[in-house]
Amino acid sequence: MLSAPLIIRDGSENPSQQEVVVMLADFSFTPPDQILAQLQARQTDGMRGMDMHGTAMSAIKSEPDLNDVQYDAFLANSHTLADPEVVTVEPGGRVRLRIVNGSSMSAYHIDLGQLEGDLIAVDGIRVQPVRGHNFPITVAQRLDIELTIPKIASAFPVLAVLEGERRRTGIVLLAGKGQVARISGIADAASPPLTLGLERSLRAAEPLADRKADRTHVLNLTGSMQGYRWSFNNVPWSKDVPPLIVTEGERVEIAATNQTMMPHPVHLHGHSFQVVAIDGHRFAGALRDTVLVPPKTTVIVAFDAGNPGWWAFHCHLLYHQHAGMFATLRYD
Ligand SMILES: [Cu+2]
Repeated sequence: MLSAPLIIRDGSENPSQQEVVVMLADFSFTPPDQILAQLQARQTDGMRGMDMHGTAMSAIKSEPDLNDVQYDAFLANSHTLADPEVVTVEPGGRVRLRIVNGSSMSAYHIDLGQLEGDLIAVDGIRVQPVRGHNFPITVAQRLDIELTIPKIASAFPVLAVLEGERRRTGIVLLAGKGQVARISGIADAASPPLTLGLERSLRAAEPLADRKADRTHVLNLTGSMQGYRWSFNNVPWSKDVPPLIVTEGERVEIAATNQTMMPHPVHLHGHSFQVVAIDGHRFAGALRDTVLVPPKTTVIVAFDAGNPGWWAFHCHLLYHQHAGMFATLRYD
């Protein structure tokens, strides 16, 4: 696998701020075609099924279904916590974390530990800053977080805890000369499933103009773990599936309702969309290109059709995309 972060700067960066890129990945020794075959062969029989080694998993595993694929390692800048990347920072200095979730199937909670940060952009687009020390990030999302390093010589881990589990990865910010203590790759407690709590509170720094939708596409997220079939509106992707049609200049809304028991990060190419409603509540949310749609939830996103082309639109869990949760959107 070859992957790398691509950072496009907009000129608004503070030159006295140190930029630290953290790219997250999930790694398996099992080849992807074997993983997919195991997922497709899995029988659920009304229970939560078997893991990829054929071992029965707990039938009382709480909803929703998370982490279909059991990965062998979780990486931050290609390292596990057994030998994490250590980035030297200035005590009292300013840092801009650029966190990129390049995982195939895994979502995380970013845990800043003792540090507090301001989330200033999601998927590369500014939001009104939100202060915190714990931020969710699903597959394909990006978070820009500004921090001030305390004026002490110390090590500050930036961790990513796998959603619903204890396994984690991360890097270490080392201020001054200090020792980096060993950090366990296992957190003390399992993290909760990702929610839209943060998404509901995000507000675009520069929202779309207030405007009624000219066109709304309803997109049900459909499928099941049984046979590992995933689709939009119950039609798995094939070349015969017609594109969603829009016309240049329209305000388009896509109303995505997740009818499955798995969360799906929905991603549109060629556009940024604004999150404008969650479960019927309208608000001027973040502009971004990937939004999490948890089970039994409706998320409406809006965009102005200003970039004609034939664009992919898909769940960014790569095995879901491959299994059929993929569509296109087209205009000339
Ligand atoms: Cu999905």
